Amino acid sequence: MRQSIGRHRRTGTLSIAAAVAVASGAGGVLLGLSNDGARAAGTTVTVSSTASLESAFARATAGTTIKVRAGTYRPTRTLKSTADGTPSARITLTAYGDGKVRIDGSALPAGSWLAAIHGDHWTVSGLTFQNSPAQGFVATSSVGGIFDNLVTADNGDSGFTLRGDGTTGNLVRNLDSHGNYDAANHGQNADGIAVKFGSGTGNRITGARLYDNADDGLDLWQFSSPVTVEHSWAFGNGRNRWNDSAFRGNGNGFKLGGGGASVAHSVHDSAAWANTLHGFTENSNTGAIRLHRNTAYANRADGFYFATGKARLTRNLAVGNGTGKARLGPRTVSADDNWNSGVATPPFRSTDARAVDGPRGRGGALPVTAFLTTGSTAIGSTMR
Ligand SMILES: [Ca+2]
Ligand SMILES: [Ca+2]
Repeated sequence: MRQSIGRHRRTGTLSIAAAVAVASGAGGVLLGLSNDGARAAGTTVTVSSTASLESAFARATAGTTIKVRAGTYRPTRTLKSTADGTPSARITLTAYGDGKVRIDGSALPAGSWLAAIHGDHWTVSGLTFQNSPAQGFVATSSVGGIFDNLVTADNGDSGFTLRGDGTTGNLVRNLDSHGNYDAANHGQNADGIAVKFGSGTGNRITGARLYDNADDGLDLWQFSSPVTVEHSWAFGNGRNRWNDSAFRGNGNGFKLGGGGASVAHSVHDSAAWANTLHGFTENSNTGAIRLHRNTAYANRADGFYFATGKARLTRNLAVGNGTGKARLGPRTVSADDNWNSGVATPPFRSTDARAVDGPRGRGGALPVTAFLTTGSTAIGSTMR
């Protein structure tokens, strides 16, 4: 079809309108673009091979939708785009139907990121990014991104990353990020989700499961604008699962800063358990971090470590952590937390964590579980 239209155009025997009519009659291919073309605004491209995925990604422009058929794709270079969508003509990368799509970095050169966008108004949904030699998925200085129902697993550095100044108004919803490990640095960098080295308001993380990563579940190191985290779980981070004799993973569930930034992040209705360091920590961020109705259980160090800053903690629950419920400094404000006098600790309905990393519910919701629930409407995470 592309050839025949080109021939007609060169000889001038077919008007554009006629060409469109001919093209449309041949399965809806627009203006002679192949299925991998993706040049026209509003174009939908369906890909089923690694080469066509690479091509579609590189050519995406405002209004492009790339649908990826079920299967495993092994790009040989970073899937990279600097294209911007707009609020009304987003760039969308998504699974075709309910297909299971794995974008696998095992064929990339050492040190390569697997997917990297440097643009605004992208929607990326329903995909797994795995086995990268370095970062799994990275959005740099992106505005208005929607990152929905993604899995970032077993990558050679952090699974999912937002970074750079001008990182504004992004939503990360229902991310599963696990098993990420940077062997070259003995696990000291690979977090489940990293929002690091940048700034920009309105970024929100909700419904995440961040587990079994070498370093931290979530890390907000040197991000100098407030980030909102809610309905998210971080567990099993920091354990040496790779037989690394020089292992250096930190193992915080939620690491809420560090590197000099003083910023009032917010964490609500989230839970951290079985991490090798703290459940929730300011990590030297002196800002007025807000923590409300979170649960820390069986972390190896403190449930809540906020010793130097101005954090404000309310209605949080800490149980069974290795070195204590909470370590708070003189400028920290704490009210109605279960370490305050006169505040009761409601018993957990279950401490059986077996189902928590199982299949998600409809629309990607966290699985329904009794784990760490108490039924209290006053204190601790609802685990939903
Ligand atoms: Ca670290
Ligand atoms: Ca980290």
